[in-house]
Amino acid sequence: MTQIPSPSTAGQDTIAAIATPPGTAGIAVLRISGDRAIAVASELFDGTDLSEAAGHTAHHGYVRDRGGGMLDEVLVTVFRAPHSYTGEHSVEISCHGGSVVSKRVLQRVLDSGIRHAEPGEFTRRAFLNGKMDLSQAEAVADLIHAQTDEAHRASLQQLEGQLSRYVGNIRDRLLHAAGMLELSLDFVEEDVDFLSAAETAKLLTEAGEQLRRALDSYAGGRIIRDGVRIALVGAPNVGKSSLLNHFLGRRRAIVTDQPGTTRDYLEEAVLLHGEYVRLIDTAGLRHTDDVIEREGIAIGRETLRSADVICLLADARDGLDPAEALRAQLTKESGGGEVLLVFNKCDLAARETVAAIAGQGPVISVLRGDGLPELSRRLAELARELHRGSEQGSVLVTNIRHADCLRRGIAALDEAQRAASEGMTEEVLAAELRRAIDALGEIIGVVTTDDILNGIFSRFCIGK
Ligand SMILES: Nc1nc2c(ncn2[C@@H]2O[C@H](COP(=O)(O)OP(=O)(O)OP(=O)(O)O)[C@@H](O)[C@H]2O)c(=O)[nH]1
Ligand SMILES: [Mg+2]
Repeated sequence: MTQIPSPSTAGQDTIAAIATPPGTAGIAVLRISGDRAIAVASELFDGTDLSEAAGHTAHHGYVRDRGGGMLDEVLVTVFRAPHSYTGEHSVEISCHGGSVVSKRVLQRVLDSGIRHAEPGEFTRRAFLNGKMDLSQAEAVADLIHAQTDEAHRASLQQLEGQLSRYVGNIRDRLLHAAGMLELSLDFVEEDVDFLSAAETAKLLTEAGEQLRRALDSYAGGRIIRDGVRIALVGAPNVGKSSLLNHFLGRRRAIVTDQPGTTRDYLEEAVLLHGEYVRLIDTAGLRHTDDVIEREGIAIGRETLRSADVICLLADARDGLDPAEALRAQLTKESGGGEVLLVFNKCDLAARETVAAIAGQGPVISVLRGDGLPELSRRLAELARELHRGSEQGSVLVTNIRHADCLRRGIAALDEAQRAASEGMTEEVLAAELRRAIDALGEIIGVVTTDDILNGIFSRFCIGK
């Protein structure tokens, strides 16, 4: 366990990286952070003396190589600790875009004995220096990866500290209670209660309810962050992969007339009528001796449980009965996702068969294009409804790590409640409270491990 240090950065080396994406662009921004940031920048900068420059000032000039040759015309912004993103001395060099120019400027900086930054290292330093807590640092990554307006809004809220405040508040009250309980342990002879049994019970109930509310928001929060997950399932050869390719507008999945073509798990993001969804193509469901295909089918069944919408494809030629039977089975296997029955290959089905299935679900032909716009609209509508359900409430959890911490916090509080009702000692009660406090502390990063930090910051891009 690492206790987060106080906002001092002594001993951190200086790091640099290009913060803008590679490729041709108007400008590229290079970031330097650490004790030596300003000294190194002033060494290679031909313009005002940066070592004397005040924080939050911008300076026009040139970057020169060691021999004095010009590398680029730049704008340098100086930030002085602790008033910077990382909390350290920082410099941002805006040079001309294009990979050659920015890379040469970066090389010039690295040649001054500065280390290239790891992914997420700037934000990691911001966290370690107390500029933001852990859930806010994670929000930075979410913000960068946001694909929709809603995801953007949700990550901004988290960055602004909404979740931290909600969780921090509950944690503070639990901390206070644990302190009181521990205090009464010290005065066990005197038989004084610093926290009455009624007060304890009330606190446990309230805190538990608040945490549950936060955890409940995760179902919707995940949808906002990752998009609605739509699984394409059904018997082999019914046209699942063909439908995926149609929605994507390209040949992503292999399509053949052989049953059992798809054996792997394919997931792709796509916009359907303005709704951002994730389409998942799976192996067709059937009994098989093929080891690889069996593995694919097992993954397909797992997907079924985690999908928000299950698009169950059936062959229109087979009529209603087999499709209904499969629907009944999959509804049982699903994790509560809505099952939408879709009949494909209507171009091959007899007119009477089509008449019999019409009204039981969309009837389409991926080959001929029949019914595809309607199906796309229908799926978008389902996705929109799921989104709407996720917009209510004051707190929004979008991150699986946070959901897991909440789950552990709730379990500890439940245990504490049981201990209290069974008349267990205050020692047991206090221990459970501490477990809940630690779980909540992990969300904001009050107490954390290197493993957790490495997991989080490796998701970032270099330069952030
Ligand atoms: N006639 C007709 N053929 C279709 C239609 N949709 C797909 N097919 C054909 O059906 C065959 C199977 O299509 P796939 O998309 O590979 O089916 P799948 O459900 O992914 O099959 P598996 O991956 O084996 O489970 C291919 O030959 C497709 O061209 C359709 O609407 N009409
Ligand atoms: Mg397939």
